Amino acid sequence: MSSFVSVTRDGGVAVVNIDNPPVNALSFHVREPLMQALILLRDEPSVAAIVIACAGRTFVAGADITEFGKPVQQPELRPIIAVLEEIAKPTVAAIHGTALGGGLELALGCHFRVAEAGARLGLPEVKLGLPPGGGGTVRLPRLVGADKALGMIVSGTPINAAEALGAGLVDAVFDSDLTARAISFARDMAAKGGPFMPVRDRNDRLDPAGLPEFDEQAAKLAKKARGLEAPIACAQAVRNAITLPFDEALAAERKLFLKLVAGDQSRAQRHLFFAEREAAKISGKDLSRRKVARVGVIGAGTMGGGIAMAFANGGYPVTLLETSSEALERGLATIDRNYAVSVARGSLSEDAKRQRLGLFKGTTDYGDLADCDLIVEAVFEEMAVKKDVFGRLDAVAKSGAILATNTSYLDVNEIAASTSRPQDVLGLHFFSPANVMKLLEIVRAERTDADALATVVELARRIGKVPVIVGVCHGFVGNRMLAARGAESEALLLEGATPSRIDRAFTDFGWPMGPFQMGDLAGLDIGWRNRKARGQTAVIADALCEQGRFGQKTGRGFYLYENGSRVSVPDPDVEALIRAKAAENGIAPRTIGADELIERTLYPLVNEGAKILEEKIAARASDIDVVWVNGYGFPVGKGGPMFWAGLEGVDKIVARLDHWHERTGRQVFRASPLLRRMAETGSWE
Ligand code: T1G
Repeated sequence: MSSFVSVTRDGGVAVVNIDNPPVNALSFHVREPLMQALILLRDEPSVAAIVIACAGRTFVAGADITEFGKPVQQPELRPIIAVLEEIAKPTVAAIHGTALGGGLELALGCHFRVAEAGARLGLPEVKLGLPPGGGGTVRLPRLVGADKALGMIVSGTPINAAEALGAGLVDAVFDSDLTARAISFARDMAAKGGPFMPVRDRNDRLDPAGLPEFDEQAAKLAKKARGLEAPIACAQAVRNAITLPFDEALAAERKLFLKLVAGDQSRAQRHLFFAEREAAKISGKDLSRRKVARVGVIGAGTMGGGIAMAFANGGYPVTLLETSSEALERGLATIDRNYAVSVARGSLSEDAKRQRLGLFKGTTDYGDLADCDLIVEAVFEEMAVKKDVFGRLDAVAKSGAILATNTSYLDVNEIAASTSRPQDVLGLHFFSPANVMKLLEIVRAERTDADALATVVELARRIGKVPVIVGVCHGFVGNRMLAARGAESEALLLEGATPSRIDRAFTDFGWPMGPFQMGDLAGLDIGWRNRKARGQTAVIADALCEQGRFGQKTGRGFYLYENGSRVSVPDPDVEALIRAKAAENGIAPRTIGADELIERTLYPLVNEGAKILEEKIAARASDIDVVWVNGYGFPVGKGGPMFWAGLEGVDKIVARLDHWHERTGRQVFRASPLLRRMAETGSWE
C-alpha cells in the first residue's frame, strides 16, 4: 500500500484506511493506492466485507482542489467508484467529521454509509463554482429523492448525521467507536448475505411524476443565482438523474463539470476558497495564543449588541457593559428579541436561545470586566470617547487581556498610545449586523503583539467570522475603498445617470444591490454625519438629508419605500432635485452607458486597492478580495476586485483611468504605480 492508504483486517472484514492530512482530500497520491486496494480486496476470497474509513479529524473532505486546472492524473474518482460498485461484498463508508464533495461521492459508491453522531455530509461544489463531478448529482437523488438532493446540491449546505439518517443517506449513526461499529455492521451485512444493490441501481426514490414540482423548485433557486452558472448546472444535473438512464446522466454531469471547472467563475470561487484561508495566516514562528474564556463588550447598542451576540453564538460567556441600567436593559431586550426572531423562523431552538442568553452578564460597572480576556468597545465613534473608555479599561483589565476597538475609521495607533499596554490593543472592525455579517477586519496597530493578533484571528474563525488583518489608515481596507467606489456617484448623477440606472448597472454586474440602494438601507444620515465631521459635502445626498430623507428608516431616501416596504421605488422628486442641482452647476444631462458607470466606480475601487497594497495596509491582493466579497457583496463569481481586475485586463483599467484623469483631473482616477506595474508584470507583488 502507501502511507496514505493502508488496509487492516478484522476477521473477514477488510478496513481501508485513508490518511492524508489535514482533511483526507482525494489527492492523486491517495487515489492510486485506493484503487489498487479496492481491486485487490474485490478479488480476494477471504474478504467478506469492506469498510472505508479515514484517519485524523475527518472523512474525505473532497477532491484535492489544488489539482484543479492541472493535467488530470488517473485514476480519477469516477473509475474508483465504478470499481466499488463492481464489488459484490458489502461495502461500508465509516464517516466522521465531514464527508464533502468527492468524499461523499466516494461514500455513495459504497452499499452502505454509517456515520458518527457529529458528522456532516454534503456536496458543496457549488461554492467552488462547480457541480459535483464524481456522480453525486446522479446517486444522491437515488437515496434521498430529487427534491432533497436539489436543495442540498444547489445550496452546497451540508446536513448532519441525524438528518442524513432520516433522509436515507446513511444507514446507521453511532455515538462512538465508529470504526469498530462499522466493522460489525459490515460483518452483519455479510452474514445476512446479498445481493447488495449499488446506489446506481436504486430507482425507487426517483419519481418522474414529481418533475413539475421539481422544476418549480429549480426555477426559484435559479432566480437567486444572480448570474452564477454553477447553481443552474447543478439543478440540470439533478434533473437528468430523473429523466435520463444512469450512465447518460453521469456523462452529462461530467460534461457540465468540465465546462465549469475551466471557466472564470469557478477559478474565481476557488481563488476565494484559498484566499480566505491565506488571509487568516500570520507570518511568525510558532505564535502562541492567549486563552480567551470570557469576552467583555462595551456598549449594548446596534453594534455592541450584535458583537455580543456573535461571541455568545460561538459559545463564549459575555459581560455586556452599558453606562446606565436603562440602556443595558434596552440592549439586553433587543438581543432577546433578535433570538426570538430566529426561533420564530426555525433557525434556532428554544433551548439554544436559552443557552445563549444564559451566557450574558449585564453590568454598568467597569470593575466587572476585570475577569475578561478580550474586551471589545463599541461606543460612540469619537476619539475622545474611545480614549476615555480605553483609559478606564487600562485601569481595570487584567494583565494580558486584549483590548479591542470596533472603530470603523479612527486611528487605532492613537487609541493604543492612550494606554499603558499598546501591545494588547488592536481593532476588531465588525460589519453591521455584527451577529450576521461574516467579515471581520482585524486592525493591526504599530505595537500590537503578534500573539494577540493570532489569538483574535483564531477566535474569529471559531465564531464563524472571516478574519482579514488590515493596517491603520482612514477606513482601513473596506471603507477606504468604498469611498473610492462612491467618489464619482454624485458626478454621475449630475451628468445625467439616475440612481436606479447606476444601481441597475451594479446588479447587472452581480452585486446584490447598487450604491444608492445600499445607502438607503444603511441610512444616509451616517454618511452625512461623517461628511460634516470632515468638512466635506455631497450636493445631492446632503440635500436629501436636509429634507430628512435618510433612506428606508424614514421611508424616503434616494428612493421611496411605500408603507414600510423595503422595495426601492424611483422618486420623480429626487430626479427633479438632481436635475435642478445639475442646472445650478451648469451641467447638461447626457445618457451614460453601463461601461462608463462601471469604469468610474469599479476601476477607482481597484486603484484604491492597489494603493492599499503599496502602503502595506493589506498584506495580499487576495486579502482585499476576501474583504470585498464577505463585507460588501462583491460577486463571488468575479473573485473580488483584485481578481476581477485580472479578468477585466489591468492594462485596460489603467488606460481608462488615465482617460478619466485627463478629462476630469480628479485624484480618484490617478492610477497607482503598483497598478501600472501589475499591468506589465501580471503580479501584485
Ligand atoms: N482540497 C485541498 N485542500 C483543502 C481542501 C480540499 N478539498 N479542503 C481543505 N483544504 C485545506 C485548506 O486549504 C487548509 O489548508 C486546510 O486544508 C484546512 O482547511 C469531485 C470536484 C473540510 C470543512 O469544498 O470545507 O470534491 O490553509 O482551514 O476550517 O465532485 O476545509 O492549512 O494550508 O478549511 O477545519 C469539495 C472544502 C471539493 C470542502 C474543514 N469539498 N473544505 O474546515 O479547515 S471539490 C469542499 C472545507 C470536489 C468532486 C468535487 C473545509 C473543511 P492550509 P480549513 P477547517
